[in-house]
Amino acid sequence: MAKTTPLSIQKTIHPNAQNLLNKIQKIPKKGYAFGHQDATAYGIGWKNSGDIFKSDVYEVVGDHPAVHGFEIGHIELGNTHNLDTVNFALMKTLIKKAHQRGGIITLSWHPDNPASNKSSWHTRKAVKHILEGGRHHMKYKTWIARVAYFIKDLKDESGHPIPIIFRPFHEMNGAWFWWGKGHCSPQEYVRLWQETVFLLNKELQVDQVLYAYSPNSFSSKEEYLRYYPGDDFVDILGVDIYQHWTTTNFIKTLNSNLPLLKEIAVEKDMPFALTEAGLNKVKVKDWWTQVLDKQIANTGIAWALFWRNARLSHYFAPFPNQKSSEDFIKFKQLPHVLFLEDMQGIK
Ligand code: BMA
Repeated sequence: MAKTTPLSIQKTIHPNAQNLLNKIQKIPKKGYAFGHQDATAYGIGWKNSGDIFKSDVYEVVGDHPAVHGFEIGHIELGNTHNLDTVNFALMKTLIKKAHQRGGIITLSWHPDNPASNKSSWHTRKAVKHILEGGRHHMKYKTWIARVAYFIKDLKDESGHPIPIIFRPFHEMNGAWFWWGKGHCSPQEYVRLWQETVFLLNKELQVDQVLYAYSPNSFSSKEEYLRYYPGDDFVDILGVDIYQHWTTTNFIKTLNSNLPLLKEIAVEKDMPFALTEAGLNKVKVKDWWTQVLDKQIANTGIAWALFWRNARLSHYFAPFPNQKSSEDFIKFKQLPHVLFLEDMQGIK
């Protein structure tokens, strides 16, 4: 008989994952960690073919990000490359290298729509069909098994599991993904999250994972918690906040969201982070020190992760001679902004 996912669980947590959680808890005492998505996989004008450990950020400041974000979209299909053409075997190598140097790994996931087989952004109703009892449930179980297989293969040089942060089904309070607002009910979303954690942790014995819940920017605590799956199923609270419009608007959002996030995190005794952020093409010369840092220093966030340097029309971190790179050097010199080498001091 098929097991039904309980409404509460006691997750099994590998000691390495517990250590990662402890380390994350300690970061805000020193400042916040700088993160970049796909930092070492590619950058503007280059792509890693396997034998280098390079990042655009390193080329500008001589150190790598402290938090390394990777994307596992299309692992569910059994593909060799993710949706952004990063090879999964290379990703494993880069994760090992970042971990070995004290870096923190976070995984995002933009899975295809299981009902339409189109992308994450195709919003045909799918969540209710992949839940237990739904017509695509078996397919979803296969997808999760592939996610589990990938994560379980993340091991350090001694063969011990590398702990990672998994941040699935993000920005659910926006309407752009199939798991987002309007494409499933909050109850269905909660069930999806609970079943996913249950499958990974209890059925597939994946215990090296911390789970981050990360809505997009929000206007009330109620909105933030609308899709929250419960304390048993979450370890870290996040929020994704981009500067899509003016600097004033961005500052206002940070100033309203981060204190609310902190209140919720303190109540739950969980660390919290700016799980995605950025200004596309960093068009404001002194954005790092004068806009970003001024708003997020001393807010208690453990890290801020900037999105990927995909191409000249879509990048969020500087590279040599980019408009904001001089300011980024000053940003790196701020004692409370932590890069990879600083992580050695946080145990
Ligand atoms: C988005 C964009 C897409 C990408 C996706 C997953 O924000 O960067 O180009 O495919 O993230 O990395």
